[in-house]
Amino acid sequence: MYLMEQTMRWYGPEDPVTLWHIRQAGCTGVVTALHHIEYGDVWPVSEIEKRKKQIEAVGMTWTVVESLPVHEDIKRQSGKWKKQLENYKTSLRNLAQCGLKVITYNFMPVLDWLRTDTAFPLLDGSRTLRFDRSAFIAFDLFLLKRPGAEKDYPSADIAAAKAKFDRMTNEFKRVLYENMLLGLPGDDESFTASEVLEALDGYANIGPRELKKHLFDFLKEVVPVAEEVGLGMAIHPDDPPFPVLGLPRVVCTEKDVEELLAAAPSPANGLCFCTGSYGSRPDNNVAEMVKKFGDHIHFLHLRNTKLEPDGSFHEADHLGGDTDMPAVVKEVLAIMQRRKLSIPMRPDHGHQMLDDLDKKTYPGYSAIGRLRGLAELRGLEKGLAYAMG
Ligand code: CS2
Ligand code: MN
Repeated sequence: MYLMEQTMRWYGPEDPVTLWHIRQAGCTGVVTALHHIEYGDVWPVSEIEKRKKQIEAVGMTWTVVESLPVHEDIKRQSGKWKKQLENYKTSLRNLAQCGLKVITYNFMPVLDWLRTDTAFPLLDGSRTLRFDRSAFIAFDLFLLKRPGAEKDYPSADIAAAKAKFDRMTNEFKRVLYENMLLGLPGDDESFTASEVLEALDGYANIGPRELKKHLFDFLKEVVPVAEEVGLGMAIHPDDPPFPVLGLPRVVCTEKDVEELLAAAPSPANGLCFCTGSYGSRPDNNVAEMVKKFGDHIHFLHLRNTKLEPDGSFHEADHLGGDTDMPAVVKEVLAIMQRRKLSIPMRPDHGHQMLDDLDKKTYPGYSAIGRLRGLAELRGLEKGLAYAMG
């Protein structure tokens, strides 16, 4: 019976969670990226090989890249975007030459995932990532002071955000500000407010329609190369899956996925199916989406979210929250038997708990919470596989 290939994300030699820790969690592989290479530069074969050897020395494999970043110039179709596109294709060829199989990427403008709180306390004393809609609006209007931001929110929501802002201590404001501008995960540099406003301004004339077109143009260029060299492209959905800070978001819903798969029809045009991101919208039926897009799922992020009535959400236990994880894993098992292959998965984020409460790790990427999530998911899968015979 085909079971999921169990992996964890590793941020490279700087990651406080080591390759041995990951192996002890029961993983057979890691997913990682060459974080030291500038966005847009070609990933050379020598550097890819070097990283691969480090991982293999610990008895694990590296077949999934997360992420090969898409340069902002490509998303905006500005500046040297044609050159950037060629660089991207060269990196794809180099990665395939070194035996990599799956390329994760996203098409979110400016920022990757956004949370207002990276250490939200749960009742059991562990900590999780949370998106508080009201705090987010307060950040946008009163800390970042984005010109025209008030047009994006109903007045009742603005009033609630203002009341919340007035109650915030300076320390709370500082932490909120820092969390929102964490920048890209895996990247040590944070953005300053003026840098963010400038970056946002780069999308002043790019709405959802334009961004979608740029994504489809990108796919039409890279998918044939991926197909030729035997790679699966795996787009990660937007997180959170709705427009933020006036930026368009175009990989949020079932319809978005249908359209992007149709833009470049090929088995190589596929998904990093993140149950946590898709699950942060009440109108996405996650298990149904897994079933529908099963043939195009190259990589899985399994994570659960608890939605709150006002559009806020936090990351729940992997088997808790609003996503029916047993239903998801059951679909995944059916897909793998049909396709006769193992799909790589990783527990996407975990709670900060036990000894990790005192450690500094990348938000969401402490060891013990992910180990708990992985162990629960592994047990769930084994149990379901047993029941299926
Ligand atoms: C990840 C994303 O940490 C996370 O939330 O799921 O950062 C993901 O790696 C990227 O969006 C993929 O390009
Ligand atoms: Mn994810």
